[in-house]
Amino acid sequence: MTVRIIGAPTDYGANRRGVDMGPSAIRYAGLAEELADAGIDSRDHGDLAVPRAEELDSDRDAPETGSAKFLRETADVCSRLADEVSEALAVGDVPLVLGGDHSIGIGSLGGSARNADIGAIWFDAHADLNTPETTLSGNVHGMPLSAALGYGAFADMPWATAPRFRAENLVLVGLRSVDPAERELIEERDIAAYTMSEIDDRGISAVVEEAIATASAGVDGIHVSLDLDWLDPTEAPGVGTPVRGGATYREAHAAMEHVAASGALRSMEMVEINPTLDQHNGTAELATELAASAFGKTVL
Ligand code: B3U
Ligand code: MN
Ligand code: MN
Repeated sequence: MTVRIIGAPTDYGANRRGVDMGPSAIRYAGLAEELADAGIDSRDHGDLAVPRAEELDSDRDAPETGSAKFLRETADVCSRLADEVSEALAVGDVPLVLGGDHSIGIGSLGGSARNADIGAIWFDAHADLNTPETTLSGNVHGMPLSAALGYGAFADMPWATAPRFRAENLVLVGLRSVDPAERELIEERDIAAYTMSEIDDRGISAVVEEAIATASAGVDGIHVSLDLDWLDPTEAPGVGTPVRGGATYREAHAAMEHVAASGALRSMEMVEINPTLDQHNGTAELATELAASAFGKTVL
């Protein structure tokens, strides 16, 4: 297995600048070395070209497409990302996408679900299930799952929809900040969702084992999306929208080790690292360690 590293340095979907530096921060933290030390083969395919917001005509505060800011730019990046992810899979590589804000999940899911049925585990403080109609912020990083599943206005946007990904194979893990409309959607579509309280009560291993079973039932493989704000801000301060009460260092590693042990991992992404808010690149370093665990690093 070769891990194909793909950088997607966007911040179109975020409410704060800086997550576009995530791919650099993760590379400087030693991703390739960390994987190599663990005996995991990887190849870095560089970054997708992403025009800076300052170069564009459209204005972050004057959205063109309903209440989804930078949707046109997001569509462009995600379409190219989906192509790259699906090309990697076609030659037998496992894509590891480095964000960038979480809107790039639209491209990762789209590419991963192009030639196979997939499930997804979404490790995140947030549900990322807003639509252009329900969003309170206009930030597309709060919408990638609704986009991939074709909800709301996304139903008329074929570029956004992940063709072979269905809500019954989606599992949200680590929720602690959910908007009212997202709560309704989770209920209405019967989406599997675990809050931090459930992790407290049942333990991370039981929750993640169940999540893997649900996500991988009847499909060819799973996409793992790791929003670094899933972790507690004491462990991962360098994120755009920190929420207290997140996963611990040990819980995060345990979760990734279960993912590796499942043998079902098809594609992965690590998003929302904001180096301008980080402490000595610690959040990016943590991301490299978690990637190694997800791809099978063992101690003995
Ligand atoms: N649900 C809110 C907040 C949010 C979602 N994802 C992040 N923040 N990182 C929204 O803006 O949709
Ligand atoms: Mn997210
Ligand atoms: Mn989040």
